[in-house]
Amino acid sequence: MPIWMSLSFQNSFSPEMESINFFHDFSMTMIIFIFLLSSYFIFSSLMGEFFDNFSIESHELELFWTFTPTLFLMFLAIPSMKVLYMTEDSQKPCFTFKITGHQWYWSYDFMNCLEEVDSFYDSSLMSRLLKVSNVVNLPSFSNIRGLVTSSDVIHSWSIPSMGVKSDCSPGRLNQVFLMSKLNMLTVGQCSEICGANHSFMPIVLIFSIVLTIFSFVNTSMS
Ligand SMILES: [Cu+2]
Repeated sequence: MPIWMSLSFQNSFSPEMESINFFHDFSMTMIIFIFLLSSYFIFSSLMGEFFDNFSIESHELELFWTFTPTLFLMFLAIPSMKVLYMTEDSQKPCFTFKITGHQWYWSYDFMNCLEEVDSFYDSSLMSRLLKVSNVVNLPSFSNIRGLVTSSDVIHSWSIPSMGVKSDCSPGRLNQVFLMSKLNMLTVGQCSEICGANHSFMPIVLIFSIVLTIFSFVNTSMS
């Protein structure tokens, strides 16, 4: 859940978001280290400590400042690619639902139901811009696939605590993967400026173990 005056990421509710959090902390540590190291060398050079006739046209020095940044970039690229592939991997979803963005509400199609459920913004002072008329109930501890599209302009379906964000383009289907490791309520909003009421398109998802048991029994019986 978003917290007032919070400067960092929201608490993670999915393995994908945990990996993103880890990668953020890891890359920030490296960036701070590089910043401190380069500041030290710049400051020392300005003070005249490293001026030496042997450092001019030194092959060893050139090799050092070519390979060290390459090494740092590789250390950043490997976990970055791992997170990218982890968030895009299909992982055999056990449940699929369709998300359609409209100006300015979301509608959800659960495939086995005959009609779409519309989810409008519900003005309430309890949770500002984060309450909806119909919440989405989903099973926890299950791999869920969301097919994302739009009926008018480009929207973006985003749940920060689950590391999910996907553009909803008209005439095109994108997919997102959700896997909650907790029974909880999580919120998101449209993240693409889509018109006058763009701020009034909240998303509320509730993950519960009851639905997980129900879908397991349902699958076993069929
Ligand atoms: Cu939108």
